[in-house]
Amino acid sequence: MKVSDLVVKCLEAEGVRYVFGLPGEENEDLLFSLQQSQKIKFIPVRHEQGAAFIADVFGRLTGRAGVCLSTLGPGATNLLTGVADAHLDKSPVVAITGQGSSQRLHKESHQNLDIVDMFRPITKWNASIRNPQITSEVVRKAFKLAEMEKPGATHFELPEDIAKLECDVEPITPTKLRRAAPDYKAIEQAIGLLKGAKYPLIMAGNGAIRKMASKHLRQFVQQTHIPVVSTFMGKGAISDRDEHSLFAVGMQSRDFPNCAIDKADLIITVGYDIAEYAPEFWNSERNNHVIHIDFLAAEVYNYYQPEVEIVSDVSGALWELNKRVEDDKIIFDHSWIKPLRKAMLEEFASYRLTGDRFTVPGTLCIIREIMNPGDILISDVGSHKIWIGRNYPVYEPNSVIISNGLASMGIAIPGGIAARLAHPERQVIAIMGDGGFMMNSQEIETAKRIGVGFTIIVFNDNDYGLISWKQRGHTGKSFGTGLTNPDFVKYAESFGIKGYAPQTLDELKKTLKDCIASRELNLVEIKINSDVNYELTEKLTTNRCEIAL
Ligand SMILES: Cc1ncc(C[n+]2csc(CCOP(=O)(O)OP(=O)(O)O)c2C)c(N)n1
Repeated sequence: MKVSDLVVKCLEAEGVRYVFGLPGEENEDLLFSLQQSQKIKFIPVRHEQGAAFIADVFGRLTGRAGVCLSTLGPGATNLLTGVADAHLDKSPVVAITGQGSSQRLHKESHQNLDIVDMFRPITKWNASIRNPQITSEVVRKAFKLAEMEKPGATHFELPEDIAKLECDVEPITPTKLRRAAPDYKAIEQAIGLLKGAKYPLIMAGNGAIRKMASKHLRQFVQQTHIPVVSTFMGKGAISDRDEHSLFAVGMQSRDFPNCAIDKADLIITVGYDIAEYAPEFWNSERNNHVIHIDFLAAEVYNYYQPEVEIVSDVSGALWELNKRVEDDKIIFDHSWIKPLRKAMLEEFASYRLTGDRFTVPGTLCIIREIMNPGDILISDVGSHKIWIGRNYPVYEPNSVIISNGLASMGIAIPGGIAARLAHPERQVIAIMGDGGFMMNSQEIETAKRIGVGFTIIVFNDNDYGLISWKQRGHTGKSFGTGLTNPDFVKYAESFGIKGYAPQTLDELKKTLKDCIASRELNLVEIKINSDVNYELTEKLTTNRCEIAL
Protein backbone atom coordinates (compact mmCIF):
# COMPACT_ATOMS: atom_id res chain seq x y z
CA MET A 1 0.00 0.00 0.00
CA LYS A 2 1.14 3.55 -0.73
CA VAL A 3 1.97 5.62 2.36
CA SER A 4 -0.73 8.20 1.53
CA ASP A 5 -3.29 5.34 1.32
CA LEU A 6 -2.06 4.05 4.65
CA VAL A 7 -2.49 7.50 6.25
CA VAL A 8 -6.11 7.50 5.08
CA LYS A 9 -6.64 3.95 6.41
CA CYS A 10 -5.23 5.15 9.74
CA LEU A 11 -7.61 8.14 9.73
CA GLU A 12 -10.50 5.77 9.02
CA ALA A 13 -9.40 3.57 11.93
CA GLU A 14 -9.56 6.67 14.13
CA GLY A 15 -13.19 7.22 13.10
CA VAL A 16 -12.47 10.42 11.17
CA ARG A 17 -15.48 11.60 9.16
CA TYR A 18 -14.20 14.88 7.75
CA VAL A 19 -10.90 16.39 6.74
CA PHE A 20 -11.03 20.16 6.26
CA GLY A 21 -8.33 21.60 4.11
CA LEU A 22 -6.88 23.23 1.09
CA PRO A 23 -4.95 21.50 -1.67
CA GLY A 24 -1.39 22.10 -2.82
CA GLU A 25 0.96 20.18 -5.03
CA GLU A 26 2.71 18.61 -2.09
CA ASN A 27 -0.39 16.96 -0.61
CA GLU A 28 -1.66 15.67 -3.94
CA ASP A 29 -1.14 11.98 -3.15
CA LEU A 30 -2.95 12.32 0.15
CA LEU A 31 -5.86 14.08 -1.52
CA PHE A 32 -6.26 11.32 -4.10
CA SER A 33 -6.06 8.74 -1.33
CA LEU A 34 -8.79 10.64 0.51
CA GLN A 35 -10.86 10.60 -2.66
CA GLN A 36 -10.88 6.78 -2.47
CA SER A 37 -12.21 6.74 1.08
CA GLN A 38 -15.84 5.72 1.59
CA LYS A 39 -15.78 6.92 5.19
CA ILE A 40 -14.04 10.28 5.08
CA LYS A 41 -15.24 13.37 3.29
CA PHE A 42 -12.68 15.96 2.28
CA ILE A 43 -14.09 19.47 2.60
CA PRO A 44 -12.11 22.12 0.72
CA VAL A 45 -12.06 25.52 2.42
CA ARG A 46 -11.13 29.02 1.28
CA HIS A 47 -8.34 29.70 3.76
CA GLU A 48 -6.37 27.17 5.83
CA GLN A 49 -7.21 29.16 8.96
CA GLY A 50 -10.84 28.29 8.28
CA ALA A 51 -9.94 24.58 8.11
CA ALA A 52 -8.11 24.72 11.43
CA PHE A 53 -10.94 26.60 13.15
CA ILE A 54 -13.54 24.14 11.82
CA ALA A 55 -11.42 21.27 13.12
CA ASP A 56 -10.96 23.12 16.43
CA VAL A 57 -14.68 23.61 17.09
CA PHE A 58 -15.57 20.17 15.70
CA GLY A 59 -13.08 18.65 18.14
CA ARG A 60 -14.40 20.67 21.03
CA LEU A 61 -18.01 19.71 20.34
CA THR A 62 -17.42 16.01 19.73
CA GLY A 63 -14.42 15.17 21.92
CA ARG A 64 -12.89 13.47 18.86
CA ALA A 65 -10.03 15.11 17.02
CA GLY A 66 -11.01 17.44 14.22
CA VAL A 67 -8.65 17.08 11.26
CA CYS A 68 -7.29 19.85 9.08
CA LEU A 69 -4.96 19.65 6.13
CA SER A 70 -2.72 22.09 4.34
CA THR A 71 0.15 22.04 1.96
CA LEU A 72 3.71 23.07 2.87
CA GLY A 73 5.04 26.61 3.47
CA PRO A 74 2.26 29.21 3.09
CA GLY A 75 -0.51 26.66 3.57
CA ALA A 76 1.06 25.58 6.84
CA THR A 77 1.62 29.16 8.06
CA ASN A 78 -2.05 29.89 7.34
CA LEU A 79 -3.06 26.92 9.45
CA LEU A 80 -1.15 28.13 12.50
CA THR A 81 -3.70 30.44 14.15
CA GLY A 82 -6.47 27.86 14.23
CA VAL A 83 -4.10 25.18 15.51
CA ALA A 84 -2.81 27.55 18.20
CA ASP A 85 -6.41 28.22 19.15
CA ALA A 86 -7.03 24.50 19.65
CA HIS A 87 -3.83 24.30 21.67
CA LEU A 88 -4.76 26.98 24.20
CA ASP A 89 -8.49 26.16 24.19
CA LYS A 90 -7.80 22.44 24.77
CA SER A 91 -9.63 21.20 21.69
CA PRO A 92 -8.56 17.92 20.11
CA VAL A 93 -7.18 18.66 16.64
CA VAL A 94 -4.83 16.78 14.33
CA ALA A 95 -3.20 19.04 11.75
CA ILE A 96 -1.65 17.42 8.69
CA THR A 97 0.67 19.33 6.42
CA GLY A 98 2.20 18.35 3.13
CA GLN A 99 5.90 18.92 2.66
CA GLY A 100 8.43 19.10 -0.16
CA SER A 101 10.51 16.05 -0.98
CA SER A 102 12.68 14.83 1.91
CA GLN A 103 15.61 15.19 -0.51
CA ARG A 104 15.46 18.98 -0.27
CA LEU A 105 14.40 19.76 3.27
CA HIS A 106 17.96 20.22 4.57
CA LYS A 107 18.57 23.22 2.30
CA GLU A 108 16.98 26.45 1.12
CA SER A 109 14.37 25.47 -1.42
CA HIS A 110 11.03 26.56 -2.83
CA GLN A 111 8.37 27.11 -0.11
CA ASN A 112 10.46 25.13 2.31
CA LEU A 113 9.95 26.08 5.95
CA ASP A 114 10.69 23.93 8.94
CA ILE A 115 7.06 23.16 9.62
CA VAL A 116 7.71 20.72 12.44
CA ASP A 117 9.70 23.36 14.28
CA MET A 118 7.04 25.95 13.54
CA PHE A 119 4.20 23.85 14.97
CA ARG A 120 6.15 22.56 17.97
CA PRO A 121 5.23 25.36 20.44
CA ILE A 122 1.53 25.20 19.57
CA THR A 123 1.03 21.44 19.70
CA LYS A 124 1.23 18.73 22.34
CA TRP A 125 3.42 16.72 19.99
CA ASN A 126 4.39 16.62 16.32
CA ALA A 127 6.53 14.71 13.86
CA SER A 128 7.51 14.28 10.25
CA ILE A 129 6.90 10.99 8.52
CA ARG A 130 10.34 10.45 7.00
CA ASN A 131 10.12 6.65 6.92
CA PRO A 132 7.05 4.76 5.65
CA GLN A 133 7.36 2.16 8.41
CA ILE A 134 6.53 4.70 11.14
CA THR A 135 3.33 5.99 9.49
CA SER A 136 0.81 4.08 11.62
CA GLU A 137 2.63 4.95 14.82
CA VAL A 138 2.76 8.63 13.96
CA VAL A 139 -0.92 8.85 13.09
CA ARG A 140 -2.04 6.84 16.13
CA LYS A 141 0.15 8.91 18.43
CA ALA A 142 -1.17 12.15 16.94
CA PHE A 143 -4.76 11.09 17.68
CA LYS A 144 -4.02 9.54 21.05
CA LEU A 145 -2.32 12.67 22.35
CA ALA A 146 -4.77 15.10 20.77
CA GLU A 147 -7.76 13.37 22.39
CA MET A 148 -6.13 12.45 25.70
CA GLU A 149 -6.78 14.81 28.60
CA LYS A 150 -6.03 17.58 28.49
CA PRO A 151 -6.86 17.53 24.81
CA GLY A 152 -5.12 19.80 22.32
CA ALA A 153 -3.51 20.01 18.94
CA THR A 154 -0.98 17.62 17.41
CA HIS A 155 0.58 17.75 13.97
CA PHE A 156 2.35 15.56 11.46
CA GLU A 157 3.81 16.33 8.06
CA LEU A 158 4.04 14.04 5.08
CA PRO A 159 6.78 14.86 2.54
CA GLU A 160 5.63 14.33 -1.02
CA ASP A 161 8.24 11.68 -1.90
CA ILE A 162 7.39 9.62 1.20
CA ALA A 163 3.66 9.81 0.41
CA LYS A 164 4.30 7.93 -2.85
CA LEU A 165 6.38 5.09 -1.34
CA GLU A 166 5.07 1.58 -0.86
CA CYS A 167 4.97 0.06 2.61
CA ASP A 168 3.60 -3.04 4.30
CA VAL A 169 2.35 -1.54 7.57
CA GLU A 170 -1.16 -1.87 8.98
CA PRO A 171 -3.04 0.86 10.84
CA ILE A 172 -2.92 0.59 14.63
CA THR A 173 -6.38 0.08 16.08
CA PRO A 174 -7.24 2.67 18.72
CA THR A 175 -8.09 1.28 22.14
CA LYS A 176 -10.11 2.94 24.87
CA LEU A 177 -7.92 4.68 27.39
CA ARG A 178 -9.11 4.70 30.99
CA ARG A 179 -8.44 7.94 32.79
CA ALA A 180 -6.67 8.07 36.13
CA ALA A 181 -8.71 7.57 39.31
CA PRO A 182 -8.35 10.13 42.11
CA ASP A 183 -5.96 9.55 44.94
CA TYR A 184 -7.92 8.73 48.11
CA LYS A 185 -5.70 10.90 50.33
CA ALA A 186 -6.38 13.91 48.14
CA ILE A 187 -10.11 13.18 48.40
CA GLU A 188 -9.80 12.94 52.20
CA GLN A 189 -7.99 16.26 52.36
CA ALA A 190 -10.62 17.87 50.17
CA ILE A 191 -13.39 16.51 52.38
CA GLY A 192 -11.53 17.90 55.41
CA LEU A 193 -11.40 21.36 53.84
CA LEU A 194 -15.06 21.16 52.86
CA LYS A 195 -16.05 20.26 56.41
CA GLY A 196 -14.22 23.32 57.70
CA ALA A 197 -15.81 25.70 55.19
CA LYS A 198 -18.89 27.85 55.54
CA TYR A 199 -19.07 29.55 52.16
CA PRO A 200 -17.53 27.21 49.59
CA LEU A 201 -17.80 28.14 45.93
CA ILE A 202 -17.13 26.13 42.78
CA MET A 203 -15.36 27.67 39.82
CA ALA A 204 -16.17 25.50 36.80
CA GLY A 205 -13.83 25.78 33.83
CA ASN A 206 -13.50 24.26 30.40
CA GLY A 207 -12.63 20.83 31.86
CA ALA A 208 -15.95 20.73 33.71
CA ILE A 209 -17.83 20.22 30.47
CA ARG A 210 -15.70 17.41 29.06
CA LYS A 211 -15.94 13.67 29.64
CA MET A 212 -19.23 13.68 31.53
CA ALA A 213 -17.82 15.97 34.21
CA SER A 214 -20.85 18.21 33.98
CA LYS A 215 -23.21 15.35 34.94
CA HIS A 216 -21.24 14.61 38.10
CA LEU A 217 -20.77 18.30 38.86
CA ARG A 218 -24.52 18.82 38.70
CA GLN A 219 -25.02 15.95 41.17
CA PHE A 220 -22.36 17.37 43.46
CA VAL A 221 -24.07 20.76 43.46
CA GLN A 222 -27.52 19.27 44.07
CA GLN A 223 -26.21 17.32 47.04
CA THR A 224 -24.06 19.96 48.68
CA HIS A 225 -25.80 23.17 47.54
CA ILE A 226 -22.42 24.71 46.80
CA PRO A 227 -22.90 27.67 44.42
CA VAL A 228 -21.07 27.80 41.10
CA VAL A 229 -19.44 30.45 38.99
CA SER A 230 -18.19 29.25 35.63
CA THR A 231 -15.54 30.67 33.37
CA PHE A 232 -16.59 31.69 29.87
CA MET A 233 -15.42 28.30 28.58
CA GLY A 234 -17.12 26.48 31.44
CA LYS A 235 -20.52 27.95 30.66
CA GLY A 236 -23.17 25.25 30.72
CA ALA A 237 -21.32 23.04 33.21
CA ILE A 238 -24.38 23.59 35.35
CA SER A 239 -27.57 25.14 34.07
CA ASP A 240 -27.90 28.88 34.60
CA ARG A 241 -31.52 28.12 35.49
CA ASP A 242 -30.21 26.33 38.56
CA GLU A 243 -30.50 28.49 41.67
CA HIS A 244 -26.88 27.64 42.51
CA SER A 245 -25.55 29.30 39.38
CA LEU A 246 -23.88 32.68 39.66
CA PHE A 247 -23.22 32.83 35.92
CA ALA A 248 -19.75 33.49 34.55
CA VAL A 249 -16.52 35.21 35.42
CA GLY A 250 -14.20 36.35 32.67
CA MET A 251 -14.27 40.11 32.67
CA GLN A 252 -11.01 41.66 33.64
CA SER A 253 -12.86 43.99 35.99
CA ARG A 254 -14.67 43.20 39.17
CA ASP A 255 -18.24 42.17 38.54
CA PHE A 256 -21.02 40.48 40.51
CA PRO A 257 -19.47 36.98 40.57
CA ASN A 258 -16.34 38.44 42.15
CA CYS A 259 -18.44 39.37 45.19
CA ALA A 260 -19.14 35.69 45.71
CA ILE A 261 -15.46 34.86 45.26
CA ASP A 262 -14.57 37.50 47.88
CA LYS A 263 -17.01 36.10 50.38
CA ALA A 264 -16.17 32.45 49.74
CA ASP A 265 -13.88 30.80 52.24
CA LEU A 266 -13.03 27.90 49.94
CA ILE A 267 -12.85 27.83 46.15
CA ILE A 268 -13.12 24.48 44.41
CA THR A 269 -11.84 24.83 40.87
CA VAL A 270 -13.11 22.15 38.52
CA GLY A 271 -11.38 21.80 35.16
CA TYR A 272 -10.09 25.36 35.40
CA ASP A 273 -7.62 26.53 32.73
CA ILE A 274 -5.34 29.34 33.78
CA ALA A 275 -4.89 30.42 30.14
CA GLU A 276 -8.53 31.39 30.11
CA TYR A 277 -8.99 33.48 33.22
CA ALA A 278 -5.90 34.51 35.11
CA PRO A 279 -5.93 33.88 38.88
CA GLU A 280 -4.83 37.44 39.62
CA PHE A 281 -8.32 38.54 38.58
CA TRP A 282 -9.89 36.54 41.37
CA ASN A 283 -7.10 35.80 43.83
CA SER A 284 -5.09 39.00 43.80
CA GLU A 285 -4.47 38.85 47.56
CA ARG A 286 -3.52 35.18 47.28
CA ASN A 287 -5.64 34.49 50.33
CA ASN A 288 -8.24 32.12 48.88
CA HIS A 289 -8.19 28.53 50.03
CA VAL A 290 -8.33 26.43 46.88
CA ILE A 291 -9.06 22.81 46.01
CA HIS A 292 -7.90 22.07 42.47
CA ILE A 293 -9.75 19.30 40.62
CA ASP A 294 -8.41 18.73 37.16
CA PHE A 295 -6.99 16.21 34.75
CA LEU A 296 -3.53 17.69 35.28
CA ALA A 297 -1.71 19.19 38.23
CA ALA A 298 -2.00 22.93 38.76
CA GLU A 299 0.37 25.24 36.91
CA VAL A 300 3.00 26.75 39.16
CA TYR A 301 1.64 30.25 39.51
CA ASN A 302 2.09 32.85 42.20
CA TYR A 303 -1.59 33.63 42.40
CA TYR A 304 -2.75 30.03 42.26
CA GLN A 305 -1.41 27.76 44.96
CA PRO A 306 -4.10 25.19 45.82
CA GLU A 307 -3.97 23.47 49.17
CA VAL A 308 -5.20 20.22 47.69
CA GLU A 309 -4.89 18.98 44.14
CA ILE A 310 -7.09 16.13 43.00
CA VAL A 311 -5.34 15.18 39.79
CA SER A 312 -7.43 12.67 37.92
CA ASP A 313 -10.37 12.27 35.65
CA VAL A 314 -12.61 15.16 36.70
CA SER A 315 -15.78 13.03 36.60
CA GLY A 316 -14.02 10.36 38.64
CA ALA A 317 -13.00 12.89 41.27
CA LEU A 318 -16.54 14.29 41.46
CA TRP A 319 -17.97 10.78 41.64
CA GLU A 320 -15.76 10.01 44.65
CA LEU A 321 -16.61 13.32 46.27
CA ASN A 322 -20.30 12.69 45.66
CA LYS A 323 -20.09 9.42 47.58
CA ARG A 324 -18.26 11.07 50.45
CA VAL A 325 -20.49 14.13 50.78
CA GLU A 326 -23.55 11.87 50.76
CA ASP A 327 -22.12 9.57 53.45
CA ASP A 328 -20.94 12.46 55.59
CA LYS A 329 -24.04 14.57 54.88
CA ILE A 330 -22.04 17.61 53.87
CA ILE A 331 -24.61 20.23 52.96
CA PHE A 332 -24.25 24.00 52.90
CA ASP A 333 -26.66 26.85 53.30
CA HIS A 334 -26.43 28.75 50.05
CA SER A 335 -29.02 31.40 50.89
CA TRP A 336 -26.19 33.99 50.97
CA ILE A 337 -26.05 33.98 47.16
CA LYS A 338 -29.73 34.69 46.69
CA PRO A 339 -29.47 38.53 46.65
CA LEU A 340 -26.52 38.28 44.30
CA ARG A 341 -28.30 36.00 41.84
CA LYS A 342 -31.38 38.19 42.04
CA ALA A 343 -29.34 41.32 41.31
CA MET A 344 -27.70 39.63 38.35
CA LEU A 345 -30.96 38.40 36.86
CA GLU A 346 -32.47 41.86 37.27
CA GLU A 347 -29.47 43.47 35.66
CA PHE A 348 -29.52 41.06 32.70
CA ALA A 349 -33.24 41.74 32.20
CA SER A 350 -32.61 45.50 32.29
CA TYR A 351 -30.90 45.20 28.91
CA ARG A 352 -34.08 44.06 27.15
CA LEU A 353 -34.62 46.20 24.09
CA THR A 354 -37.54 48.58 24.26
CA GLY A 355 -36.93 50.67 21.17
CA ASP A 356 -34.98 50.72 17.96
CA ARG A 357 -31.59 51.41 19.58
CA PHE A 358 -30.01 47.98 19.26
CA THR A 359 -27.37 46.68 21.63
CA VAL A 360 -25.55 43.37 21.94
CA PRO A 361 -26.94 42.44 25.38
CA GLY A 362 -30.45 43.45 24.32
CA THR A 363 -30.25 41.27 21.22
CA LEU A 364 -28.94 38.38 23.32
CA CYS A 365 -32.17 38.48 25.37
CA ILE A 366 -34.14 37.93 22.14
CA ILE A 367 -31.82 35.19 20.92
CA ARG A 368 -32.00 33.33 24.24
CA GLU A 369 -35.77 33.13 23.92
CA ILE A 370 -35.51 31.72 20.40
CA MET A 371 -32.79 29.14 21.00
CA ASN A 372 -33.60 25.75 22.56
CA PRO A 373 -31.40 24.69 25.48
CA GLY A 374 -29.22 22.40 23.35
CA ASP A 375 -28.92 24.75 20.37
CA ILE A 376 -25.44 26.06 19.77
CA LEU A 377 -24.17 29.62 19.82
CA ILE A 378 -20.64 30.19 18.52
CA SER A 379 -19.05 33.42 19.66
CA ASP A 380 -16.30 35.26 17.89
CA VAL A 381 -13.91 37.47 19.85
CA GLY A 382 -14.64 41.09 20.67
CA SER A 383 -16.95 43.11 22.87
CA HIS A 384 -19.84 40.84 21.84
CA LYS A 385 -17.92 37.93 23.43
CA ILE A 386 -17.78 39.78 26.73
CA TRP A 387 -21.55 40.23 26.62
CA ILE A 388 -22.17 36.62 25.60
CA GLY A 389 -19.89 35.38 28.37
CA ARG A 390 -21.37 37.69 30.94
CA ASN A 391 -25.07 37.91 30.08
CA TYR A 392 -26.14 34.93 27.98
CA PRO A 393 -27.58 32.19 30.20
CA VAL A 394 -26.58 28.68 29.18
CA TYR A 395 -28.39 25.51 30.10
CA GLU A 396 -26.41 22.67 28.56
CA PRO A 397 -22.70 21.97 28.26
CA ASN A 398 -21.20 22.81 24.87
CA SER A 399 -24.15 24.92 23.80
CA VAL A 400 -22.03 28.07 23.80
CA ILE A 401 -18.58 27.97 22.27
CA ILE A 402 -16.25 30.77 23.26
CA SER A 403 -12.56 30.85 22.50
CA ASN A 404 -10.95 32.30 25.59
CA GLY A 405 -7.57 30.59 25.59
CA LEU A 406 -6.01 32.04 22.45
CA ALA A 407 -9.14 34.17 22.01
CA SER A 408 -8.65 34.57 18.30
CA MET A 409 -10.99 36.59 16.13
CA GLY A 410 -12.32 34.82 13.06
CA ILE A 411 -13.46 31.57 14.67
CA ALA A 412 -17.23 32.04 14.46
CA ILE A 413 -18.11 31.27 10.83
CA PRO A 414 -15.84 28.20 10.69
CA GLY A 415 -17.24 27.28 14.11
CA GLY A 416 -20.79 27.49 12.74
CA ILE A 417 -19.85 25.04 9.99
CA ALA A 418 -18.34 22.68 12.56
CA ALA A 419 -21.38 22.89 14.84
CA ARG A 420 -23.84 22.01 12.10
CA LEU A 421 -21.68 19.10 10.92
CA ALA A 422 -21.25 17.82 14.48
CA HIS A 423 -24.93 18.30 15.44
CA PRO A 424 -27.11 18.53 12.33
CA GLU A 425 -30.24 18.32 14.46
CA ARG A 426 -29.55 21.52 16.40
CA GLN A 427 -30.05 25.16 15.51
CA VAL A 428 -26.79 27.04 15.27
CA ILE A 429 -25.91 30.71 15.28
CA ALA A 430 -22.52 32.32 14.84
CA ILE A 431 -22.15 35.75 16.42
CA MET A 432 -19.39 38.16 15.52
CA GLY A 433 -18.39 41.78 15.16
CA ASP A 434 -17.75 43.42 11.83
CA GLY A 435 -13.99 42.98 12.42
CA GLY A 436 -14.08 39.24 13.06
CA PHE A 437 -16.64 38.69 10.31
CA MET A 438 -14.32 40.10 7.67
CA MET A 439 -11.47 37.89 8.88
CA ASN A 440 -13.05 34.63 7.74
CA SER A 441 -16.20 35.58 5.82
CA GLN A 442 -14.81 33.70 2.84
CA GLU A 443 -15.93 30.48 4.53
CA ILE A 444 -19.54 31.43 3.78
CA GLU A 445 -18.78 29.96 0.38
CA THR A 446 -17.62 26.71 2.02
CA ALA A 447 -20.77 26.52 4.13
CA LYS A 448 -23.00 27.26 1.14
CA ARG A 449 -21.21 24.74 -1.09
CA ILE A 450 -21.45 21.88 1.41
CA GLY A 451 -25.02 22.80 2.36
CA VAL A 452 -24.76 23.55 6.07
CA GLY A 453 -27.25 26.09 7.37
CA PHE A 454 -26.85 28.44 10.29
CA THR A 455 -27.45 32.08 11.08
CA ILE A 456 -24.57 34.52 10.94
CA ILE A 457 -25.14 37.55 13.16
CA VAL A 458 -22.86 40.49 12.54
CA PHE A 459 -22.92 43.22 15.16
CA ASN A 460 -21.82 46.22 13.17
CA ASP A 461 -20.29 49.21 14.94
CA ASN A 462 -17.76 50.06 12.19
CA ASP A 463 -15.09 49.51 14.76
CA TYR A 464 -12.77 47.02 16.42
CA GLY A 465 -15.12 47.64 19.29
CA LEU A 466 -13.47 45.81 22.16
CA ILE A 467 -10.18 47.56 21.50
CA SER A 468 -11.85 50.98 21.47
CA TRP A 469 -13.61 50.04 24.68
CA LYS A 470 -10.32 49.07 26.33
CA GLN A 471 -8.30 51.97 24.94
CA ARG A 472 -10.88 54.48 26.11
CA GLY A 473 -10.98 52.83 29.50
CA HIS A 474 -7.20 53.23 29.77
CA THR A 475 -6.69 56.63 28.09
CA GLY A 476 -10.05 58.22 27.30
CA LYS A 477 -9.43 58.00 23.53
CA SER A 478 -9.11 55.35 20.86
CA PHE A 479 -6.82 54.98 17.88
CA GLY A 480 -6.48 52.54 14.99
CA THR A 481 -9.86 50.97 15.52
CA GLY A 482 -12.31 52.66 13.13
CA LEU A 483 -13.47 50.69 10.08
CA THR A 484 -15.64 51.05 7.02
CA ASN A 485 -17.56 48.05 5.84
CA PRO A 486 -19.09 46.62 2.71
CA ASP A 487 -22.87 46.45 2.44
CA PHE A 488 -23.27 43.25 4.45
CA VAL A 489 -26.67 42.40 2.99
CA LYS A 490 -25.40 42.66 -0.57
CA TYR A 491 -22.24 40.84 0.45
CA ALA A 492 -24.36 37.96 1.78
CA GLU A 493 -26.45 37.94 -1.35
CA SER A 494 -23.34 37.73 -3.49
CA PHE A 495 -22.71 34.31 -1.91
CA GLY A 496 -26.25 33.28 -2.80
CA ILE A 497 -27.57 33.48 0.75
CA LYS A 498 -30.19 35.78 2.24
CA GLY A 499 -29.08 38.86 4.13
CA TYR A 500 -31.11 41.11 6.41
CA ALA A 501 -30.52 44.40 8.21
CA PRO A 502 -33.52 44.93 10.48
CA GLN A 503 -34.24 48.53 11.45
CA THR A 504 -36.99 48.31 14.05
CA LEU A 505 -37.34 46.17 17.14
CA ASP A 506 -40.26 44.24 15.65
CA GLU A 507 -38.27 43.58 12.50
CA LEU A 508 -35.28 42.47 14.55
CA LYS A 509 -37.34 39.98 16.56
CA LYS A 510 -39.07 38.56 13.49
CA THR A 511 -35.91 38.37 11.41
CA LEU A 512 -33.98 36.52 14.10
CA LYS A 513 -36.84 34.12 14.74
CA ASP A 514 -37.38 33.33 11.07
CA CYS A 515 -33.71 33.08 10.19
CA ILE A 516 -32.80 30.78 13.06
CA ALA A 517 -35.87 28.56 12.57
CA SER A 518 -35.17 28.25 8.84
CA ARG A 519 -31.91 26.37 9.53
CA GLU A 520 -30.70 27.89 6.30
CA LEU A 521 -27.46 29.73 5.87
CA ASN A 522 -28.34 33.39 6.26
CA LEU A 523 -26.91 36.61 7.62
CA VAL A 524 -28.37 39.26 9.90
CA GLU A 525 -26.52 42.54 10.21
CA ILE A 526 -27.39 44.37 13.41
CA LYS A 527 -26.19 47.95 13.59
CA ILE A 528 -25.43 48.58 17.21
CA ASN A 529 -24.91 51.41 19.57
CA SER A 530 -21.83 50.72 21.72
CA ASP A 531 -22.65 53.19 24.49
CA VAL A 532 -23.84 50.22 26.51
CA ASN A 533 -20.19 49.09 26.77
CA TYR A 534 -19.16 52.33 28.41
CA GLU A 535 -22.24 52.30 30.61
CA LEU A 536 -21.12 48.88 31.86
CA THR A 537 -17.64 50.19 32.59
CA GLU A 538 -19.25 52.96 34.61
CA LYS A 539 -21.44 50.48 36.48
CA LEU A 540 -18.44 48.33 37.29
CA THR A 541 -16.75 51.23 39.07
CA THR A 542 -19.47 51.10 41.72
CA ASN A 543 -19.26 48.53 44.46
CA ARG A 544 -21.32 45.62 43.19
CA CYS A 545 -21.01 43.75 46.46
CA GLU A 546 -22.75 46.47 48.43
CA ILE A 547 -25.64 46.26 46.00
CA ALA A 548 -25.86 42.53 46.07
CA LEU A 549 -24.61 41.00 49.29
C1 LIG B 1 -6.75 37.40 15.28
C2 LIG B 1 -6.86 38.48 16.31
N1 LIG B 1 -6.37 39.71 16.05
C3 LIG B 1 -6.50 40.69 16.98
C4 LIG B 1 -7.10 40.44 18.18
C5 LIG B 1 -7.24 41.56 19.21
N2 LIG B 1 -8.66 41.92 19.30
C6 LIG B 1 -9.47 41.43 20.26
S1 LIG B 1 -11.02 41.94 20.12
C7 LIG B 1 -10.66 42.89 18.78
C8 LIG B 1 -11.71 43.72 18.10
C9 LIG B 1 -12.85 42.91 17.60
O1 LIG B 1 -13.66 43.74 16.80
P1 LIG B 1 -14.98 43.17 16.17
O2 LIG B 1 -14.74 41.86 15.55
O3 LIG B 1 -15.58 44.20 15.29
O4 LIG B 1 -15.90 42.90 17.43
P2 LIG B 1 -16.44 43.93 18.52
O5 LIG B 1 -15.36 44.12 19.54
O6 LIG B 1 -16.77 45.20 17.80
O7 LIG B 1 -17.63 43.24 19.12
C10 LIG B 1 -9.32 42.78 18.44
C11 LIG B 1 -8.67 43.50 17.32
C12 LIG B 1 -7.56 39.13 18.40
N3 LIG B 1 -8.12 38.77 19.56
N4 LIG B 1 -7.46 38.18 17.45
